[in-house]
Amino acid sequence: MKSDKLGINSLLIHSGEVDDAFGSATVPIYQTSTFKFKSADHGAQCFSGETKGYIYTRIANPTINALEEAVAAIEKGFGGIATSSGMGAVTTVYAAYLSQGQHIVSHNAVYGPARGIMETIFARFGVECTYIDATDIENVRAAIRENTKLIYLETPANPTMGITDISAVCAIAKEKGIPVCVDNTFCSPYLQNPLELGADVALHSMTKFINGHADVVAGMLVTKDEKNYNLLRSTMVNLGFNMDPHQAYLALRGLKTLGIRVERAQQNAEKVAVYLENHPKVEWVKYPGLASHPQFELAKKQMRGPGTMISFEVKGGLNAGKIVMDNVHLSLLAVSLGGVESLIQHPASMTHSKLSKEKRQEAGITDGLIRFSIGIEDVEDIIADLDQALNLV
Ligand code: LCS
Repeated sequence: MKSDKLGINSLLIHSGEVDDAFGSATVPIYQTSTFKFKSADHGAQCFSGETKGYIYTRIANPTINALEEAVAAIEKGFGGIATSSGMGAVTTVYAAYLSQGQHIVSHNAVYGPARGIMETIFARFGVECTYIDATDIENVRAAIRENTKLIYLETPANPTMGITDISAVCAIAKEKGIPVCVDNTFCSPYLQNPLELGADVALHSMTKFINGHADVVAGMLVTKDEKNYNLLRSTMVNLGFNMDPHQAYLALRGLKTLGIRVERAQQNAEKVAVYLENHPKVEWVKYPGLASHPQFELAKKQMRGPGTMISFEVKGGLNAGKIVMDNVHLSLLAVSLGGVESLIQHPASMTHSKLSKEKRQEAGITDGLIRFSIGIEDVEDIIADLDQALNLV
């Protein structure tokens, strides 16, 4: 059921329902690779598009479609394209928009492998890239060339929490006819809708907030219009980045509670950020809800809330940070983010370790930066756990 009039929490519960034979309250798992045709003519009509019918799960599947519809509804887009992982979504976007001799402009602190595959794999196919600090719009304007065919943003960026003005970048891109893709993973559609700010594609690692329970790897693309949808869907289908129906079922289940999970984790994060900022052993904290964040005003304008992700550095740099990471017991020392459990990790040696030290430093990913994804535990427990670890420094 789709309706522009419903609030986001109602959409989360009621989008993406399927017509099934028995009136199931939840979306059934259509665990099938292929679908029977009624006749040879029916099969031919399904392939020609004359009849709407399922053919093969790499192309489309009812469980996966339900998830695509639901995420597209809350992301306020034309349609969703589910992928096997967030990186599957990133690769689909690069492959769809970029050809040999063409150029991409991107933020320098995007998720490590999203930059890594561009500088290694896509570079081998002759795609040129420029990584800049997109939080300064003038850098974006200056980086655009004649052959620029994609602007790729991630905001807030992983792990620096830098925030790019999506509307301002889209205005520049529109003048030149360049599509803009925004990785909206750190906000989820609950806190930010890039398509409403002018982007052509919103990208998600659904492994994070949308699924939210650290038990699925998955991705999603939502497009503003049909043209971009058709391009991305055919690229995804033919490259084989499709999701599995069981994966889709789990993500649909997680999606229903996105709103209350984000609200609760965000309340916790606001308190943890203030605690960290006032701690004598903490050098700095980057959290969009703190007035000290360099893009605090932009965050208020572009996001519906400051989110649940915090970056900070302990006085004493990496060695001091290691003491904290080795001594938190409630929060898990693990990569990934956006789940019900608090997760702490060290980007320079983990998620962003494949970038050279030089590139990390240029992007603001210092060796001492610690990334903290705040979960929905009792905030007093999260802070007490952090406190005892910080006291050991
Ligand atoms: N985009 C962002 C912003 C991400 O944080 C990640 C994964 C991806 C895309 C790729 O998604 P995946 O293929 O893993 O579903 N980020 C991770 C992180 O920060 N720690 O572990 C994975």
